[in-house]
Amino acid sequence: MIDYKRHLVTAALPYANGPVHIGHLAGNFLPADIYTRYLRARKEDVKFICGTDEHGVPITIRAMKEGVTPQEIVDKYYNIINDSLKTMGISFDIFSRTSREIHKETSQAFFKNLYDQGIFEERESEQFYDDEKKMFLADRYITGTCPKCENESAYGDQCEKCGSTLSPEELINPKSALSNSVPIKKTTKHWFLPLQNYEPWLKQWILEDHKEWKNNVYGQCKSWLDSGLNPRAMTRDSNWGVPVPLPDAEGKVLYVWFDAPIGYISATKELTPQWSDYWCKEDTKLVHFLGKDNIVFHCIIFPAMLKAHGGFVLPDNVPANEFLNIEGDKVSTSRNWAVWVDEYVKDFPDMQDSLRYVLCANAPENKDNDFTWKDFQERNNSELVAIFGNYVNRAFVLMHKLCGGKVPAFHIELKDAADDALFEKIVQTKKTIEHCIENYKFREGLFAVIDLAREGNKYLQDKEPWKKAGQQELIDNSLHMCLQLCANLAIYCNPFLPFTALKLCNMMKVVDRMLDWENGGSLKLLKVGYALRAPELLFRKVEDSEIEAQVEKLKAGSAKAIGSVHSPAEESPEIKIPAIKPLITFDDFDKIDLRAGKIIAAEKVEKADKLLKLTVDLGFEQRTVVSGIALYFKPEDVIGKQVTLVANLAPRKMRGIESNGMILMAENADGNMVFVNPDSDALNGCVIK
Ligand code: B3M
Ligand code: ZN
Repeated sequence: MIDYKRHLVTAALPYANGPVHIGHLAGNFLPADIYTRYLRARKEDVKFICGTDEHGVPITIRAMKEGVTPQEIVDKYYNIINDSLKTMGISFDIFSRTSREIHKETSQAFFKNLYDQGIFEERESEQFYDDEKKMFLADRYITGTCPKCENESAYGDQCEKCGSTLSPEELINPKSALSNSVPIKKTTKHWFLPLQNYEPWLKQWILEDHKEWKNNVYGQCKSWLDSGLNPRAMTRDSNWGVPVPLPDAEGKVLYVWFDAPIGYISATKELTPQWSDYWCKEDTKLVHFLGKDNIVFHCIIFPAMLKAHGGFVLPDNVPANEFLNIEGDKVSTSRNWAVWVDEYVKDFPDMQDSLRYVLCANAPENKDNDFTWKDFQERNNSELVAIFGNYVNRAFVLMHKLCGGKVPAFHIELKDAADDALFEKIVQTKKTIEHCIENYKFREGLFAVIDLAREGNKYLQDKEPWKKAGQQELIDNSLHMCLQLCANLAIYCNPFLPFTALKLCNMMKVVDRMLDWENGGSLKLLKVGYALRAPELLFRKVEDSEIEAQVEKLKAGSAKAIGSVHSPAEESPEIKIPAIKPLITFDDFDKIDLRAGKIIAAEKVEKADKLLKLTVDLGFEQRTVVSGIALYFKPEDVIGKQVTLVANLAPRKMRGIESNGMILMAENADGNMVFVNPDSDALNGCVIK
């Protein structure tokens, strides 16, 4: 057993392509925070590392959807994610981001180290290429018909309708999601990590040396290893990511799952000059927290990278969680079926611990679990309010009423079996919580805390100090025990419910140093004669109306995302009304220059069945515009049409023709394109406001 000198705790880096939801909290951030807070309370040397994962296809897809740059996307969501997790008390030592220079340097140096050792296999392969956009297409950028369920909007990596994992070659009628053109195959070179070379070592390190890993983690690793590992490309064709640090790698970046885990190292470097103590000394205990979809990257690929590089510690444990569903359905960002953390903290101000409590009590530690607003209300009201909050409140009210607002003495000569039993429970609970947290069983650890509060209620009920008028010493003893129990509850709940622990310290007028773990189990935490503050409510009840509103919000949000006011079934099948894009300011809108114009010439574009080359007359000039309307209009049909032109759109080449602007089109009830034009005979070139 290694005597660890320091700890490194990581939480999986959330993609900066949207806000985080409560599933991310339950599966990743909350268990990591509970574990870290516990280690800090034990005065361990611990660093809690996280940050946003800012490269990869999820970012560029979001940017494309929102019509902004990837940098604008990551800047926006870095702040939203950082703020919402901080509000929830997720106490990172650093929340960095992989778009920072230090990460680029660190991940490039890591790649170059493997390259210089000759570890990579250089391979040429045929990839789908968008000849219009002049770029290779990541799997996610290819759409087509799913061979399994005929869903016409399947992606090159996955069909979201039937859940099948696909490869672009399997898609029927593959199209580029960028230009809707039919992609061609083109040769490209990438650098592959030969995972198969690390298979024997990984089998020993995981299947023999880490049999103690959680079954869901061990099982997934075993099936990956049993099915044999293959070389995996660690570079991609993209203009968004960490550039491959090689002379012949123009237009290529590090695969996001190569650079992202190195983000843990670069963030530690950013945090402390002693970063190498944490990453390069054997007596560091490294624990990765994450969701089950990230197991293979943290247990097989990243360890193989670390092993290949040499000189780094390997994870001692990877206690991955399963998934949290919402109201009986899978979380889906595209369907907006999620409870967003940044919205929760607005809707339920100062109720972070209620959510921390419910998500921990319901954590998907070994199987997928379900979050319902009814259960949130139930657990908050019948456990936090009725057991924990009620117990503390009674102890404080009775202390003020029967003991002059001060901690009463304990008269040892009157100590009885009930006092001994309660003390024993306090001591035993400490051991239980230690065992649970150190074995990543946070639900069980939390239940031990609430059970202790339940014991406190029972002890108080049995002692009935309010019926002991004239027997002050009995009153003193019972309330002395109850107040010492309140202090222990603050220590024990602190890793799970830090806001509550601080409220208790404030009520007891003690500094938060009292929360050091070593103080747990003592009956001398509060000095006899010490005046305590009046009690404040630790938790408030959640009303029916609040959760009804949340369920309505969830359903409305999902319907909007599907784009229909009605349920999807009522929509005419071929029209999908997309969700409204994110709000923009007037200044954003004011940047767009819309003009009235008239089409004075039109012709088909060679080898492009959807494109017409138009000449648009603006009065003061004529514009060439390439427009994807050839499926709906013949050239001769559009001559003389009045149109609305986006006149200040950057020029772009389509099939070799420079298009200067865009004409606005809409869709009519039968799914055909129609021109958006001023209904009066507007003057060509006039500004449309
Ligand atoms: N960005 C999160 C995800 O797969 C991914 C984790 C990276 S941790 C290095 O949702
Ligand atoms: Zn399918």
